[in-house]
Formats: sequence, C-alpha cells, structure tokens
Amino acid sequence: MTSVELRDSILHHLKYSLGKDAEHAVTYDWRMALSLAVRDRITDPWFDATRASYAGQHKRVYYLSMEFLIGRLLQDAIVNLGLLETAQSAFDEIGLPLVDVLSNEPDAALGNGGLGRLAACFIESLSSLGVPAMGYGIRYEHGLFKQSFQDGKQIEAPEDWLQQTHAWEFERPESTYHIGFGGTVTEKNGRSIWEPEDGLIAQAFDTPVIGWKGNWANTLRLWSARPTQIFDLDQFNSGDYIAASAPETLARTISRVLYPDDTTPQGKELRLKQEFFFTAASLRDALRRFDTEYDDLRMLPKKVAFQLNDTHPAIAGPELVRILCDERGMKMEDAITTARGCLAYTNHTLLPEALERWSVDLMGRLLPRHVQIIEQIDAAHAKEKPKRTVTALENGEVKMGELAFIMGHKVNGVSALHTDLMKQTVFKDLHELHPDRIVNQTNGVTPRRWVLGANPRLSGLITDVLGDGWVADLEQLKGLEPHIDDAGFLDRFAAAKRANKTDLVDWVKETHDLDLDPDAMFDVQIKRMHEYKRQHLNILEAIALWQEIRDNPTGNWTPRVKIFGGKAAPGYVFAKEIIHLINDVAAVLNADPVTSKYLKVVFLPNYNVTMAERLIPASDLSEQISTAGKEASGTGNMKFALNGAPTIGTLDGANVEIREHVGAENFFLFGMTAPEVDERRLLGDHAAQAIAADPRLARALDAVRGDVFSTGDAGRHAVIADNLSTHDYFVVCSDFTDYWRAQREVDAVYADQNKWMHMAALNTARSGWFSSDRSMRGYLADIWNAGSALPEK
Ligand code: GPK
Repeated sequence: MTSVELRDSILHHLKYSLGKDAEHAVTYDWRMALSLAVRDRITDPWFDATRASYAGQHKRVYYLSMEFLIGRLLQDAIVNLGLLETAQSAFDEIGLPLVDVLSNEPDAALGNGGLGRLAACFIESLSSLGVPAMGYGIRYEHGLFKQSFQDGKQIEAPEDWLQQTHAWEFERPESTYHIGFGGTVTEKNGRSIWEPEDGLIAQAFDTPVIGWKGNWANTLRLWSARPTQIFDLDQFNSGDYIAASAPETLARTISRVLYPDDTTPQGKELRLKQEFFFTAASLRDALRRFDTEYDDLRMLPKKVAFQLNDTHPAIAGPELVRILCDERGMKMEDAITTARGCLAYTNHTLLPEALERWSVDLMGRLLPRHVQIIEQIDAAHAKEKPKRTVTALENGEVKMGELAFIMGHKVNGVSALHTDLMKQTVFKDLHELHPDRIVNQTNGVTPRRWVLGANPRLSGLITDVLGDGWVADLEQLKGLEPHIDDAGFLDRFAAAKRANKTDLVDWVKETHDLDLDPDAMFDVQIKRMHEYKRQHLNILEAIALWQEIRDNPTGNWTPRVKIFGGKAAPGYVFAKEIIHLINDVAAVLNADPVTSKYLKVVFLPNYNVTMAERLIPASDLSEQISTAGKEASGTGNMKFALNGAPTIGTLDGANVEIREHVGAENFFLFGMTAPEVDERRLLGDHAAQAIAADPRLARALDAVRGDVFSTGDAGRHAVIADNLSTHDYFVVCSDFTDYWRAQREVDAVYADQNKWMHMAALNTARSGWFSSDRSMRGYLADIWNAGSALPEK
C-alpha cells in the first residue's frame, strides 16, 4: 500500500464513516479514520486465517482470561502491517503529526497487571505464529480505574474507554448465548436437567488481532451482557416505566466493570457471576464451532484446547462436564475424561490469599448443578487415586485451584522457580498424585510491541546490524554480541537511550511540570503496588541515600532519578500508604536545594500500558526487588532487559532466568533466596535485628516514623515504620543492607558510562529468549499439542 492509497482510504473513511470533511475533522476523527483504514487491511488476512483454520481442520486454541490488558491497538496494528512509514507520509501530506493521531487512542485497560498483559502478548504471538486461536474474555464497559493524586494520596476515578467508539471491534448481534443462574436441578430419564431461574444474554464483540507482517490474524472475542428482555412488560404496561427497566440494569452490571484487585480476589457474588458468564459463553461458542466441523464429541481433545488463565475461568471444568453429560448424553466419567483432555490451567501466584475459594452456599445458589458435578469430579478423582484423596470441595468451600488442577491435563507455572515452588507448596499433594501434570512455561513478552513499536531508535540500530529477522525470531539478538565492540556501536546504542530519555524528560515536563536531568540515571520501578513487590524497600533506600548526601554534599554522587508508577487496589490500605509515603518523600527531596541535583523521586500517576511503552525504553535501571518466592515471574523485568536496562533484583520469578541469560556480571543481584527468606522469618525479631545491625536503615525508618515527610501531620507514616520494625512479613529490613550495597555498585558502574553501556547492550543481546513467541511454542508443544497453520518458511 502506498501512502497515497492510505491517505485516500483515510479521507474516504473520514467522509463516509465519520461524516466529516478534512476541514472540520478533529484529531479524534482522524484517529478513527486511520483506524478504520488500517482495519480494512486486516480484514482479508483475518478471513483468510479463518478459512485456513477450517480447511486444514487444525486444532484450535482458546485462551480464556478474565483480563486482556491490550492498551492501544492502532500503532501495534500499523507496525505489524509494516505501514509505519506509509502512515507517516500520509499524515505528513495531511499536515498532522502521526504521533498526535496515535496518542488520541484511549488505553484499553481491561486488566489489572501482569496476568492481563500476558494474555495480550500471548494473543499477539499466536497470531504472529499463525496458530488458529481465539482469546475469550469480558468486554468491560469500565476498565481499570484512573489514578490521580491529591495531597500525595491515591484518588480513583472511573475509566471510560467506551465513551468513544471502539474502532477495532465488530459487534456480533447474532452471536449470542443465554446464560442461566440459580434455579433447580431435576432428574428426567436418568439425566439431570438444570433449569435456571434467571438469565441473561452474552453477546460477542470481535477484535481482530493481526500478527507480524500481516500473515495471520486471530480474534479476541469479548462478551457483553444484555438482558433477555429490555422491559418487564407487565410493569411497562401498567405505567411504571422506570421499574420496568430494572432487569436491564441488573443484567448489564455483569460486564460493567473490571474488579480492580490484583492477586487478591474479593469473593463477591458478582465476580462469580462474571466468571461463569464469560466461561459458559466461550465454551458454548467453541462447541458450536466444533459441531460445524465434527460429529464425534470424543474428538474434542484432539481438536480443541482451552487454556485457563488462572482459576478465574476454572468453572469451565464442571460446565464442560455438564454440557457433555447433561446436554449431550455422555456418561459422567467419560465427560470428565473428555473435558480434562481439553483443559489446562496456568497458575500465576503462590500467595495464599490469591487462591480463589467460593462458599458452597453461594455457588450452590448460583450454580446448583455445578456443585453436584464438582462432587462427582471429586468422587471420580478419589476413585482414580484411592490411596490418598485431595478434593476441590472441602469444608463448605470450592477451592478453584484444586478444581482447575484436577480438571486440567496440564498445570503450568510461569517461571522455573515458581513452578518448582508450586510443586513444593500449594500443589504438593496433587503433584505427588500426578507427577507429570505440572510443567513450566516461563512467561515472555511480544517484541513487536515492546521493542519494535515502543523503541524505534533501538530497533533501527538492531535492524541496521542484523536485518529485521529478529522481530520474528528474537534469539537472533545474540547476533549483536560480536558487534558490541565495533567502532561506533556502543555510541549508537547510548545515543538511542539518551534520545529516549530526552523524550521522556520533555513529556514529564509537559505533563507534570517537573524538571529531570537526562544525564542522571533513570531508576524505574513500575508495577502494581503490593507489599511483596516492595516499593517501600526502594523508597527507604532513597531516604537513606538522601540522608547520606546531606551528610556529605560534596561527595562523588552518581545522579539519579527514581521513577515510580503503579496503582493500588482501592481497598488495599497499606499499599495506598506506600504511595502516600513515596509522594511525600518526593516532595521533600525534590525541594532540597542541596541534594536534588543528585537525587529526585517522581511518582507518575495513572501508570498503564501506554506509559510503560514510554518509560521502559528510557530506563537505565530496572527495579525487580520482590521478596524471593513471591513474584511468580514478572514480565516487566523482561521488557527492561530487552530495552537495555540492567536489573537490580532478587532471585525471584523470572529474574533467575534473566540473570542466567544475561550473565551474572550483567545483573545486580542482592537479597535472600526463597529458602533463606523462610528461614529468616523463623526469627521472631528479624526486623529488629536487621535494624540494630544497620544504622542507615534505623535512621531512614526514624525519618519515616517522625515528621520529616509528614508536613504538619507528624506520625502520618508511622504505620509503615511500625509494620517494618515489627513483623515485616516481606523482610524489607532484612534485605535492606544488601540492597544498599548493590545500589552503590550500580552507582559505580553507571559512573563509567562505557562499562554501563556495554552491560546494557549485553542485556539486549542476551534477552531474546524472553519473547512470548518462545512461550507460545512451549505451550503448543507441551500442553496443547497444536501448531501453526502457516506454511513453513
Ligand atoms: C498474578 F495471581 C496473579 C494475579 O492475580 N495477577 C497478576 O498479574 C501476575 N499476577 C504475577 O504476579 C506475575 O509475577 C506474573 O508475571 C504475571 O501474573 C503473569 O504470569
């Protein structure tokens, strides 16, 4: 496509789809027109992929996820279609900067954090690999809340991405399913029949997901809830118009809003309804597709794979059994075996509070037949493993992790360490009963969005050296290594980083009126706020460093800017306290005339995918400092390494594997290992001991406890100091001293820019393994037994 053709297509859509002429169009109109013009380019590959999937009778992969944190889609589509320069020229002619058009798109935040973003990377990789696949989720009217700060405290506001037309979706009014809740179970001719009392309609909305070079496109199918009837006709006819619309309001709440809790489920009835709503609709939809191709249900495991992204869709087990048994007449035991052949489960956390459990009362009220089936699943499992039983239903609760494990033929962890710990802890008993069921699939990230799209300067350099094969085969980045010492390579690498930093500096100035020095080290921690992720360890180190610089203002300090970003769940009080502390510390440090040229702290509000794309390419240092054993994998850690930011981190999650790949000498390791953490906790007074042994830590904690950062409101942050000095479950104090040491090592290396850039470039060159293409190949081979439908190249 030429830029003239693209321009004509844009003008066509501007006129005929948006009803505007160029003279009156605002940026929104241009963005919509460009999106529709680009979407046109996706439609044919999308249809071709659909046809090829049917024609080849390929096994289909269905990725079931409550969350798809897709962010903006326009630039990604343009990049994957190879239309970036074309779009650039088209808008040069139109006379509008392309960046302005691209940044007009709202960030679709249909997820909380890592789990949701992983789903989005996986869907893109499946398209790039040409695997017949579909993502199934919920079309939330409101995604993750918007965050702002008032006096340093987090304020939440509703998110409203659908306020404007969503350019990428196709509404499918004909693709609907009736989803029931409640009611009774009766028996007829030996078959159980569930007769739900209430119901609503799940309606599909499809977003095509185009893969690299436009060779294949899959569908992200999101379900929206609608009432079975808009009005209660009796009430309507009797004149009570308002009350008559109550059923509509009720039904629509199901897909109204994303639960904002990351790793801590709330156990609310509405949440269980959301889970069943999207899972049931997705299964029905997949079975409908299967029925058009095959007539023997026993073929199901050969032709269909359902991946459960965490336990959120784990009701798929009993629901699929119910369909096969009650509706399709399979024997219960065959139904269980067949369902298990299709299902697999990914676990994303070991945090005990994160494992979903539903009271049997609640589940029985909404899904009476499913509770019966879960009992039968348990019974069949007990029969299969008579020596020792582990059940999903226990003490009046349904444990969704156990249910997903028992109903999946494979269960995977998301990093080598996490998978090992899973075997030793949460699923110890089940692992002993089924030693082949647990497998590891270390997470990955899509290089199209996270390197090519987000970091065009670095990408340009890589492509100059290697050609563009690396985008589809990220391990080719290794080919950079022999060039690192070539004349000029490191200079170009450093220049790309420096230019990215200057862009960030300009943006921060423009949007937050803060002055940052692009020569300072940009030390970045961006992720959800959680005690286990230990943003408070980071800010304590900043406080201690500030105190030390004040003691010795003429010292040889390496200038740093500590950048934070992340949302706290609205109900997570302590995480919100940490945000407040960081903002208060920032206010004091940034206003200090003596120290602020060496140390600044910035907390950027409303961190999201779009902000990550801006920050990561401009980062020097990646903070991955969770308590060992708590971060299942991390994926941000991979994005930083790929973009040439070395890690300071613990031996946790995928950090372990990142360090193995980039080399220990290119990774700033500190802290206790997972077993050391467990042992340390056995000391009742571990925090007190650590504080007594490190005067820096003691002084920093004193400052937090006192009024240094609590302008006129002394003791405002005492909760944090008290928590850390007493039980300190996440062993912040015990890791502080070693963290400080590692940070000073970072300072020393950064002061030698040649050495630093060498290390940074090696991080890029050696991180190719962390592509989500590699993760998807692993799932295809070890879990799904499926493959690409594209001809081998
Ligand atoms: C794990 F359990 C959960 C959850 O509810 N949400 C979430 O984002 C994350 N996660 C892990 O915390 C990360 O370590 C991991 O990389 C990510 O899931 C993807 O696997």
